[in-house]
Amino acid sequence: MTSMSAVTGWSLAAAAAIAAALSGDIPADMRNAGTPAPVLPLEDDMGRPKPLELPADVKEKLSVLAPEKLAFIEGGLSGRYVEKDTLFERARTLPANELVAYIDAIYALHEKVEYKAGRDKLAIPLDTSSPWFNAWKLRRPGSLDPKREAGPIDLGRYIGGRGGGFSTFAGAPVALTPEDLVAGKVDVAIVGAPLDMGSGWRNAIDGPRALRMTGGAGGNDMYSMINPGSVLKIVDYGDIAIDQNSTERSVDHVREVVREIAKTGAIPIVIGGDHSLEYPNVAAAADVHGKGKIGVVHFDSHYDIARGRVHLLDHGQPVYRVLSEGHVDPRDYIQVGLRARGPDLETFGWMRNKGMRYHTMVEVEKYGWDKVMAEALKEARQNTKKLWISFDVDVLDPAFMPGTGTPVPGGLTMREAQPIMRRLCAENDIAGIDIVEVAPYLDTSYKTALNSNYLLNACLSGIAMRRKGLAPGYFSPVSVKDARGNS
Ligand SMILES: [Mn+2]
Repeated sequence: MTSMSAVTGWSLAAAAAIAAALSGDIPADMRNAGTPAPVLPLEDDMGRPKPLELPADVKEKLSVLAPEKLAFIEGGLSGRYVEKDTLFERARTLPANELVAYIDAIYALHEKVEYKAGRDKLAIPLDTSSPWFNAWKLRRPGSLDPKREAGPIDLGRYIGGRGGGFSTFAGAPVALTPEDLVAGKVDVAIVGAPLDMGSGWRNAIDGPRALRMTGGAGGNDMYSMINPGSVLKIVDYGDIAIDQNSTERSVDHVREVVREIAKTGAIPIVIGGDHSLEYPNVAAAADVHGKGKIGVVHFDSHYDIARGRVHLLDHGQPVYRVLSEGHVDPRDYIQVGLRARGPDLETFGWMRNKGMRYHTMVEVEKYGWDKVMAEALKEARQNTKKLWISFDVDVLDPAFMPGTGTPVPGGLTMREAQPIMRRLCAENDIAGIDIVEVAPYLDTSYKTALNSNYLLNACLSGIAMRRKGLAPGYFSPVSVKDARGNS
């Protein structure tokens, strides 16, 4: 490892940069990318063990160890199992024979924890003799269906009012094929993706079902006095087939369907499902609009840039996949609402070095939501590329979104989330949206689904405002009139 001293030096620099930030020395415009960033070590060093410098007396005590075990400790590998201060204390106090046994026990763990060829299973085999191997995602050919003209199909039965027919996203007509989208000149296709393997606390499988069954997505938006369903051609594009035993198999098909929607010119809105979906969604948008040609605004309490887990994709890793495969330039990636335990100092350093913008709840605490929202909106506008919005509902406080797999206290209110969604969708050329991590049965009320639908409505209203050429931050003069009739 050639970069040992660089790594140590970088860690100190990172700590210094963050200490400066904590002391209040943040540039007035709060742009993370503008804050002093530490020099990044080799990218592959992120999250890897860092060499451990042994005090002379500890090194002396450890001289009873076999050379490979001393090297194991000095290489920092024992840090996974025991904190260095504890290790030093044991080295100083244990008799030599007990110290050897203690280190042997730690070393034995290490032998077992990493992948070993021949011992560990490298791939999960599938039953290739299954007669249904691809049936789950194979489309029924049109020739098997009754003949009909291509175009959206209204499942309502009545001329006026709500009710009757079948529940759909935003009460919209349905479409089954890309030909339906083209024939209907569809602007927005809302599609369910009940992927449910990526979260340890399940039920995102029922997200699409819950949003269809609950109101709030369709109808008039009082803030703009626009009914998006009257301005835009919106359809429910059904659910994307998921192999519920495999995220990896499922996401390839999700990418195909999202790409198929985007290719027709319609805006795909994907209702999850867990946040693993951001990866195939953004990749599909990049397939259609070009790699590096879209920006992302990512709402989340979690940073979702984890890597080095056994599975290459789960709901904590989509951002890393999106960035590392080059679908999005990290400088076009904006995060809002972070407050969960990750990232650590090293990962914050990595994010800054990559030029990512992030707005944590710490920033909201210090500067207030209005300023942070204005900054995030400005960053999104300055990026003239098409925009994907990935909205993990756990960005909201659990008071508003209890039905989600990994809730974190101290989040956004609906009063904060609705306006930023409306404005982002009004001010930007939207490539697509996902709303993920709705797990309705973890919520004994219906507010998780209801609030998610209102967020969807805010965005649909924003897209409709843009279509009508309304100014950013527009509010209808009718709905802001005060009691005396003054606007
Ligand atoms: Mn997430």
